[in-house]
Order: sequence, then C-alpha cells, then structure tokens
Amino acid sequence: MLSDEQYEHLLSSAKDVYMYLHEIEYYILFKNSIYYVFLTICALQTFYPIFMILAMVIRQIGIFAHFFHKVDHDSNRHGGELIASVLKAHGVDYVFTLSGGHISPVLTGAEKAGIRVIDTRHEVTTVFAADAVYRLSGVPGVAVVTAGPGLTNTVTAVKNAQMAESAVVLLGGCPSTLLKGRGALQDIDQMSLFKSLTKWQKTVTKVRDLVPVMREAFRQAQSGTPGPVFVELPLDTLYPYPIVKKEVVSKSSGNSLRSRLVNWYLNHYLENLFAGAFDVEREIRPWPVEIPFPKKAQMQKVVELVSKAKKPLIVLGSQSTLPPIGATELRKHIESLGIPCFLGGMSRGLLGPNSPLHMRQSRGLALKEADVVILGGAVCDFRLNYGKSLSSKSKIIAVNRSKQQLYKNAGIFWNPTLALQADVGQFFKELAEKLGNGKLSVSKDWIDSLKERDNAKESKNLEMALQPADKHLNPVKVLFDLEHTLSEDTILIADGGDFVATASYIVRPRKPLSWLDPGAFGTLGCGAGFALGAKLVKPDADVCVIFGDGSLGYSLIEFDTFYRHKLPIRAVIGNDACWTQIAREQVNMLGSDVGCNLIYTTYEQAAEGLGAKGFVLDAGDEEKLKEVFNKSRQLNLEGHPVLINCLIGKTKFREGSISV
Ligand SMILES: Cc1ncc(C[n+]2csc(CCOP(=O)(O)OP(=O)(O)O)c2C)c(N)n1
Ligand SMILES: *[C@@H]1O[C@H](CO)[C@@H](O)[C@H](O)[C@H]1NC(C)=O
Ligand SMILES: *[C@@H]1O[C@H](CO)[C@@H](O)[C@H](O)[C@H]1NC(C)=O
Ligand SMILES: [Mg+2]
Repeated sequence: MLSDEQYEHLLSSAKDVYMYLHEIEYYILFKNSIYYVFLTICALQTFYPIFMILAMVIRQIGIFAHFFHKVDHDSNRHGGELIASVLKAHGVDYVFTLSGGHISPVLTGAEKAGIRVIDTRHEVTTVFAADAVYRLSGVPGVAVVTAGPGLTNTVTAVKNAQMAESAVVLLGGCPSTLLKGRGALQDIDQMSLFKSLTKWQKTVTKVRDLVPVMREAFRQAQSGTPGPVFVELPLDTLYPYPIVKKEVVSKSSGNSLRSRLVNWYLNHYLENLFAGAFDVEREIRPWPVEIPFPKKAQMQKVVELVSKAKKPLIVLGSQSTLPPIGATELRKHIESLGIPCFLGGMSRGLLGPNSPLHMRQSRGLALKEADVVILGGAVCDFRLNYGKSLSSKSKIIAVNRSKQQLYKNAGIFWNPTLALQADVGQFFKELAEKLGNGKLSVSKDWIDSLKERDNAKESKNLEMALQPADKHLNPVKVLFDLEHTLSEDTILIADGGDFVATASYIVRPRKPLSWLDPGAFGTLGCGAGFALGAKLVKPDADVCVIFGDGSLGYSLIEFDTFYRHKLPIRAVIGNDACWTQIAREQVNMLGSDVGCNLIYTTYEQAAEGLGAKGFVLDAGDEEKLKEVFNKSRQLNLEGHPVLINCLIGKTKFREGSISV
C-alpha cells in the first residue's frame, strides 16, 4: 500500500505526464487513454517504482518539445499575456502589486487584458487585499510581487490567509531558470520559505507550463479547505523571446570552440524554454473545484439528533460563508431551522442587525446549557477555549471542511458526538431541507432566556457609554454613535486591540459579509489591505475601518493608495496613545508599561498629507460625533478618503479580559 504522500505524488505525476503528452501533440491520439491507464495504476496503488520511472521518462520527452514546435524568434508575445488570459478566464478583475522588474510582464499583460492593476505601498497590503477579495466575492484574490524582498514582505498576510482559510493566488518573481542558484540578484530559496505558508506551491520552468500551472493554482486554492497558493515565475518564462535571448546568449559571445559550445547549449535551452508557448491554443477555463459534501448516513444521524433537541445552539465560524452556498442563502436555511445562533468571524452580520435568533452576549453560558451544539466552521481553538467552553453533557456536532480542524483538541478537552468533514453551507442546506420550515420545535423558553441575557448585557453596555472617560472621549460612546450612523451598505473592517474588541460588542454588521477581521492568526495591520479589496469588490459600499492607533501605523501609508486609485474609504481611529490591549495586562501582571506607550499623534494631518480628509475629535466633541461620522460618509461619496482621529480615554469596558 502507498502512503498518502506517495499517492499524492503519483497523482500529481500522472497529471504532469498528461500535461506533457498534451504539449507534444503527436501523441494526442493516445493522450486520454494513457492518462486513464495511469490513473488506473494509481487506483491499484501498485507498481509504484515502475510507474515513477515511466513517468520520468515520459516527462523527459517534454525536453524535446522544440523538435515539434517552431519558436517564433521575432515575436514579442510573452508569458505575462498567458497569465493574464488565465486570470481573465477565472473572473479576476484586479491584481494587487508593488512593482519590480521580475514581474513587469505580468502587470503589462494584465493591463492589456483589461484587468485593473492596483499598486500599493507595501507588499503585505497586496495579499491582505487579495484575501478580502476572495472573502467578499468568492473569486480568489491575486497578488503579484517581485522576487526576494517583495515576496518575504508578504509573509504575515499569507500566513493570515492560510489560517483564515482564504483562497489567494500569490505570484512571485524569481531569477531566470538558467541563473537560479548562481548568485543572481534577490535569489533566495523561496519555495522552502512558502512551503509551510501555502497549501500548494509550484515553480514554472517552461513558458508552455504557465497556463496549466496557473489553472491548477486556482483549483488548489479553492478546493477542500481554501487557502493561499504560491506560483514562482522565473524571469525568462515571463519576458519575450528576443529579450531573453539577448540577456542569455549574446552576453557569452566569442569564437572559441568552448564559447561556441556554450552558445549551442544556451540556444538549445532557449528553444526548449519557449517551445509550444504561443503556437498552441491551451485550455484556460477553470478546473472544477473539489468541495467535500456531507455523507448521507452521517446526515441521517444528524437529523435524528437535532430533531430530538430541546435547547439546540449553532455556533458559526468563517467557513460557513464560503462558496458555493454563500452567506445569503445560508441565512435562509438558518432562519428556516429557527435555531439560535452565535456568529463569529466572517459569519458576523449573517442574520442582520436585529434577528431574534442572533445571540451576541454570554456565549459561554449558552454553550453550557445547550443540549445539542452545532459547530459550523467554528473551531475548538482559543476562541472556544480549546473546547473547554463546551459541556460534556451536550451533544456536539462539528462540521468543517478540514479534517484536522474538525478534531482540534478533541479527546482532550471536548468530544464531538458527530464530526462531518463537509462544507458548512451544504450541511445547513441539507439539514434545513429535512428539518426546516417549522418541523423543528425549538423551545420558546430557550430562545427567550438567551435573548433576555443578551438584552441585559446590552443595556449594561449602553450605561457604560454614558459615563465620562478620563480627559478624553469615552470609546464606548464613540462606538455607539458610529453604530447609529451605519447603514445597510456598510462593510466594517476591524484592525486593532481593545478598541476593536469593544467595537465587536457594539457595532452591528447589517448584513452577510459586512464584517472583516483577520481571523485566527490575529495579526494587526490588515486594515488597509482589507479595505482596498472590499472597496474594489463593492464599489458602492460604505467601507469603514475601525483602527486602534497602534494598528493604524501599519496601514497609514496606504491612504496614498486610496487617494491615487480613487478608492474613497473611511477610517475611525480609537486613539488612546497606547498599545492598550497589551499594556493593560503587562502592567497588571508585570508592573510596567514599558514598550507600550504611544502619543496622541495627529494622524488626521498625516492622512491629509497623503490626500485624504482628516478630522480630530476629543473631549467636548461628544455632540459632534454623529455629525462627523455622517460627514465622512458624505465626503466618501464625493470621492475623498477620510480619517477620523478620535482621542479616547480609559474605561472599564475590557477589564478582566485577557488578550495577547
Ligand atoms: C503584528 C502584530 N504585532 C503585535 C501584536 C500584539 N498586539 C495585540 S493587540 C496589540 C495592541 C494594539 O494596539 P492598538 O491598535 O492601539 O489598539 P488598542 O488595544 O490600543 O485599542 C498588540 C501590540 C499583534 N497581534 N500583531
Ligand atoms: C474549520 O475550523 C477552523 C478552526 O476552527 C475555522 O477557522 C474554520 O473556519 C473552519 N472551517 C470550516 C470550513 O468549517
Ligand atoms: C446622520 O445620518 C443619519 C442617516 O442618514 C440620520 O438619520 C441622522 O439624523 C444623521 N445625524 C446627524 C447628527 O447628522
Ligand atoms: Mg491604542
């Protein structure tokens, strides 16, 4: 029997072989049958060594591709155009970048294909933006960055996308195939670096491979548990033949036998690099994406369990909003089931601002009382206290596309009664078909008791908003006033510590997909990138970022990007002159605030310098808050990005919550 790894290897080899046979059209007659023979061998899981040798031999045939293809030596067509054609066919409307010679052809190719190129001021922004594009549109976001430092600058956002399970296609430059490992500029081992950060990664080695590799990248990014993928693009697979030839061959001219031999080799190498690149019409349409569906037998057990429940509870996480079901349809299914619901991550806002089923407060208590808990894409990590939040008396149904996540900390702190590796949306669709529309009688007392607790807590919050803070504005009041001016089309983005955590209890996303936060990786600095992606996907939406003053620092320069690209977003800063979430604990536990203090910087002026409109609000401006929030939206509609610097003081709102 083969190990999983060998099997994967075998399958991918079979695909490679198929690709090469495709390139050499002379074999086209046998192409399909040979592929099926290989797949059969795979299925039999035997002859592994023989197959691998065979695959290698056939793969080598690809090296002689230029015997079958004539390379047009004068053509100015280039690999960037091929990449753009695949992007276009996959519904990509924008790529995010920060320029670099290694990737110029991808950018000009995209421009020519009518794909909007958004150039940012830091590479990390490109991937945050691409992440937001996927979350809001279901089309993988695309970031294009240059070799070496361009790529390493994306690392935080790539890891964040991986943990948030967001499909991002990252394209990175690298030195030409011939010069790799020979000390070229910015030549580092990018593949090892991105191996743990992405779910799939591949280096392109021939121009003719660009299209199939790109298609595979899109399929991989969206299949199973979505995530970022990385495609490495050597310089000589991107530039036109005459330019590459000039770079590679002409530089080693001379008449000695040795240099003639070298030149012969280089010419041969180049022919092969470009063979079959532009003279073959390649399939560019998307591959089907593989999504795990709930198994019938398991679904039957779920229906039995849930139909007996008196106090059922749903906890939804980010995965629930993934295509193909999508957030709007999921909302219908949840409502038709009538089970009370806690929403987290991307599912916030799913049920609108005032749904009777949506509970917001005291989740811990509710989890202890429920008899059946459905974890829909919510994972037993720190957010559920590693599973300790669940009661051993409740029946737990866990649904997640990823097997690993499904069983996280199971057996130690909690035990799933039923665990389904399946798409969350599909799960609720099937459950609603069986038990929806009143077939389920959820106890009214149960919902009422949850709602009562919710209301009690919310009144307490409101009280908190009325107390004056020391010296500056009360953050709770700032956020309540912001909440009261939000509209149906607001998309909220959260980037910060305490101020943002407070916001998550006070502002109410109005509809599905109107709340973006980093997710499990919990990084600061996602604000500008998320806003960029959101404003492009939803140009008419009111994109509003809630920043801590510390967090704003990472994003501030991108106001220049908002201004240049005419993307009017607005930002509300909770400026407490401090990295408060850290200071609060550090002072308490270790007795010093060293390293945690900032000052009341005039961020509104910084933003003005970058082309935005700026406001500052301090104690005494309590009555003006709503007016300024309204005004900022108005300025957005007139095309201006806006930053509102709210100087806030301390309250007891977050006291006692531990955060790192
Ligand atoms: C990239 C990154 N660096 C550091 C941290 C640790 N961290 C978490 S919250 C926080 C404070 C954030 O300060 P600010 O944005 O001003 O929000 P506040 O807590 O003051 O409201 C820090 C430094 C982190 N999560 N991510
Ligand atoms: C799976 O679980 C992880 C961890 O809890 C969570 O972040 C993710 O959204 C879940 N994904 C799905 C598809 O349910
Ligand atoms: C702000 O705008 C909202 C909605 O447009 C409106 O109801 C409210 O009265 C406005 N408030 C102020 C203070 O301008
Ligand atoms: Mg702060």
